[in-house]
Amino acid sequence: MNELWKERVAYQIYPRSFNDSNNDGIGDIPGIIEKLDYLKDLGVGIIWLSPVYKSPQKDNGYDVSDYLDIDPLFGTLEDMDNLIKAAGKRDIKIIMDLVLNHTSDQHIWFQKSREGIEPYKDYYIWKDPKNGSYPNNWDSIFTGPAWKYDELRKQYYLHLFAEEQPDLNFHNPKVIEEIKNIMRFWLERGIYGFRCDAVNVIYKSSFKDSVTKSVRKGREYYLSQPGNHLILKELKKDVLDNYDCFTVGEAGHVDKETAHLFCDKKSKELDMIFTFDHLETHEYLVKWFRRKFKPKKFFEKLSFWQKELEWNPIFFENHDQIRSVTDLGNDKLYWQESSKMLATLLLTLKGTPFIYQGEEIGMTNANFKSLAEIEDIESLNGFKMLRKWGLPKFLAEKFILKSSRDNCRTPFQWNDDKYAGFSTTKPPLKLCDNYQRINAESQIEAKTSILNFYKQLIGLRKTEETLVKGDFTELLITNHLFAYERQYQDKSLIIIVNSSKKKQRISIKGELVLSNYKRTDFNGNLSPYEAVILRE
Ligand code: TEU
Ligand code: CA
Repeated sequence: MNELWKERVAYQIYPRSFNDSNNDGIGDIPGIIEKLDYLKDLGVGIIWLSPVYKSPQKDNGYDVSDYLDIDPLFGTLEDMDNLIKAAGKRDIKIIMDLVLNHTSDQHIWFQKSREGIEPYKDYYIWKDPKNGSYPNNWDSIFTGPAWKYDELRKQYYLHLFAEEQPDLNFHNPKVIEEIKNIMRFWLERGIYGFRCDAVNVIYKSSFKDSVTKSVRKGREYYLSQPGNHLILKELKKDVLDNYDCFTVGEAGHVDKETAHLFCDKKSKELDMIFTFDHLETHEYLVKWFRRKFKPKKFFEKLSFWQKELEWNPIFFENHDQIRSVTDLGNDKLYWQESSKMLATLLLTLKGTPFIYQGEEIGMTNANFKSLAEIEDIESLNGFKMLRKWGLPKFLAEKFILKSSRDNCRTPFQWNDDKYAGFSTTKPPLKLCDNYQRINAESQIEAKTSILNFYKQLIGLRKTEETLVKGDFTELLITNHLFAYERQYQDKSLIIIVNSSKKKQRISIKGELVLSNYKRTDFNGNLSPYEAVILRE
């Protein structure tokens, strides 16, 4: 089977904040269909659709109550079929989010499981109280204990995420069969694969007390366990291998050996994995505490995975991160330059680039003013935890507002109309207040816009095979500079980026192919946040 997913540029859509077709304030599937030409024009070849399944939306769809149906918020099954068809017409493939670690507590499986009704009785992880309290000392990844007592069943159930997201029991073969059926259901409808949510925590090898000192207690028993790998092999062999499709797994906190197990060709588990090291270099203990961003560390992590794995997804944003131009670039003085610098990295490193909606127009963090503007369950739980740790309210609030996932979930900025052309109704999540300055419409027109720079880069990937098929070689990493070579057959391209407000000099030379500044040749001098592509 051909590996189209290696050539194409992927684009993640977070449905609720992409485009609202019926003006109820929430983005929806018909809204996505309306924007397919925009995506086609950008050069997108794959869409990763965050969950649109039936869900009480406690975690914006990552709490699924029916995997075989669409939430009325987003549309109907027919709308989904139409989306697959309309995208197909434009040669755009769609992958869906496969949330397999947990379901919603409203899922019928869980409802029956609570009542002890077969065959659902052991679909989840139920344990008796220990000494009148929690079965063990594990933390939820969303903070607080990982167990919740159920009055009906008179037992605790495990939830690694929110309490409304009970973990499925992957020791039960019936659960694995259910997952296979869900996969087949969507593959048969014409999707091109899955982004597998939290794919390295699904199998719990023991329920002993954790000896982990800091947060995320329990991880030694659930991160990338041998049983986890066996399940993925089974899904691949029994389902995925029968379709022309691919998978990308979300796998935080993996070392290189584990990464190879997940996505080496011979391992037969996943096609690639999202690792997060490059985005975590300036986190301290928990994601809410951030140190100053050091480009050198960021480049080193990127380079590490480039050298280590045969194929990576390249990404700087997704629905769980803050905006990259704010986080890794400079959204004030060098907003345009640094967005384009990041775009250059995104589209010239080796792997499949994943653009997150709005990244291509340089959308920034939301500039939230108070906790009342936050919807995200992880952020709200995080606030409670920081307060528990003794942080004063103003400080806890400040940390949360800056690092909340809601920063990248604000409505897409289509134009400068009221509500940014996203909807005619006030959306529940605050709109970023810079939409009059930063929006797609104005950037479609402006020749030198960030959006048009993305188009140029994506175009370049189509004419320069080297950018898709070439090997990666690190040439130089300093506190501010990253230079690397991509080489395929007898051709090679050199990419150099400057991630600082200061001018830099480098001794590498070559014929200029593209720069984010207006220049005709390159003599080794880089302007602030400049990125250049050179031909050797
Ligand atoms: O995220 C998994 C995960 O580990 C997150 O906790 C991540 O580390 C965190 O959000 C970073 O801030 C996936 C989804 O991407 C996320 O949106 C869901 O909330 C989560 O699973 C539960 O399904
Ligand atoms: Ca809507």
